[in-house]
Amino acid sequence: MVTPEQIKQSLIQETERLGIDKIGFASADPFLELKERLIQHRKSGFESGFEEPDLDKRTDPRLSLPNARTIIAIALAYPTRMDDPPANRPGAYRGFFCRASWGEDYHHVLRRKLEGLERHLRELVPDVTTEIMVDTGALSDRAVAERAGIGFIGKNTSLITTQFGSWVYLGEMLVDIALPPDQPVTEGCGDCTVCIDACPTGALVGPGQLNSQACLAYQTQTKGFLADEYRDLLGGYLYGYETCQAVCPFNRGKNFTHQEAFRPDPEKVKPLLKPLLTISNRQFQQRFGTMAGSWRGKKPIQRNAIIALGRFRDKSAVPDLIKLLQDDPRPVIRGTAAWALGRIGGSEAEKALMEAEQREQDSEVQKEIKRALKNRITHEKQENEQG
Ligand code: B12
Ligand code: SF4
Repeated sequence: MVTPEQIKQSLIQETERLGIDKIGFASADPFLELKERLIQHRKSGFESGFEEPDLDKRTDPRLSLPNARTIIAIALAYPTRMDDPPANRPGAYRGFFCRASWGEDYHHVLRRKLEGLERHLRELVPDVTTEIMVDTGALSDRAVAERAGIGFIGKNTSLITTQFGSWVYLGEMLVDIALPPDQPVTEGCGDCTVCIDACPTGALVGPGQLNSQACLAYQTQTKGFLADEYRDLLGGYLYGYETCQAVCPFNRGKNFTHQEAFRPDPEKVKPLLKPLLTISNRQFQQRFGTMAGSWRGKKPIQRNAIIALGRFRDKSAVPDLIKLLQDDPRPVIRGTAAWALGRIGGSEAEKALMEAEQREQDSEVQKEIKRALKNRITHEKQENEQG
């Protein structure tokens, strides 16, 4: 007869074989404090809309697995380094997928590891019932990991570990057997406020509190028009954003490829921008479909690529942008192309914008065209005055 402590130790040993970086054990009791926090979060309008909407389900593990007793939390590290990143050159500008989207989609990698752990557990306890979650489950992966002693929650809202900083993905397995829990870690941010000060949109409204609507990581994933105020802030990011992690002292020096699965293909995570404008759905799926950053499809990525080309003022992109303005069936893409053409300027762009102004039926796109023509005049005036 194996004891709960022996089962726990056996699972911990198994993590080494499976290549799991961290494991922790927590009770499956409801997350009562978190529930209050989530109610306030919703009232303030800070949700992204990607969270599980049912707050009872979010905070009571037993609504996902009726007899849940323990949550086994894991973390996989992605402080991944890109060797030989391709250079950004005029006429061959590139965009950027955030580190959390490098290599194979982490949902699949973590699920595989958790399934390995589940198989091992079943050898010890054949009739155990389990439920695996990675990101898309009902629970807050960070709150679970915090309770299981994997790390602490930083002022940037991320779960931070001493070994890998916040460059860790999280996942968990609910089980209907009681295993000895771990203690939460006591470390914290102290007086540091670097991430709050560095966030370009002020989305970190307080320590550990994020207004997701203002977070650029969220904004890169929306499918509508990107609000004007964010267009100059993306800095080439096509998917996700990570300034609040990049500046964190706990992440200093955490720049090494640890899990082979997350090793990036530089041409995929730092792709040329222009070819993205004309990529077909099929080509997009073939090229980017295995990356976490493709989950919203090609439209947000194309929109962000157009914005990046506009910011780089890439004249060589003008013919492709004109084609989008003329022919693309999606108003967001036509309107954003108008914005970029206004940014890049030149007689060819101007002519296309004027023609589109006559022809365009969509009111949002019309607004973008008019603004692009107006801003172009202001921009040229400024250049003449400077000259
Ligand atoms: C919705 C979502 C988003 C939204 C909203 C993020 C947010 N901070 O709320 C957006 C699209 C913006 C987003 C962005 C990112 N995400 Co996201 N996201 C999620 C998702 C699906 C739900 C998060 C959620 O419910 N948020 C609502 C808030 C209130 O809850 P929470 O963040 O889970 O937990 C909070 C409470 O526990 C509370 N709390 C607990 N104790 C205490 C104590 C105090 C004092 C305070 C103040 C707060 C507090 O603070 C926690 C942190 O905010 C989770 C997966 C999951 N199922 O949990 C991934 C998840 C949080 N995302 C993840 C990642 C990697 C990212 C990005 C880094 C990706 C990128 N580079 O763009 C960014 C990071 C941006 C950021 N600073 O959060 C990882 C985080 C791993 C980690 N080490 O923390 C997760 C856990 C996915 C995973 N399984 O690995 N994400
Ligand atoms: S930058 Fe400073 S305040 Fe922000 S999460 Fe890191 S240690 Fe905490």
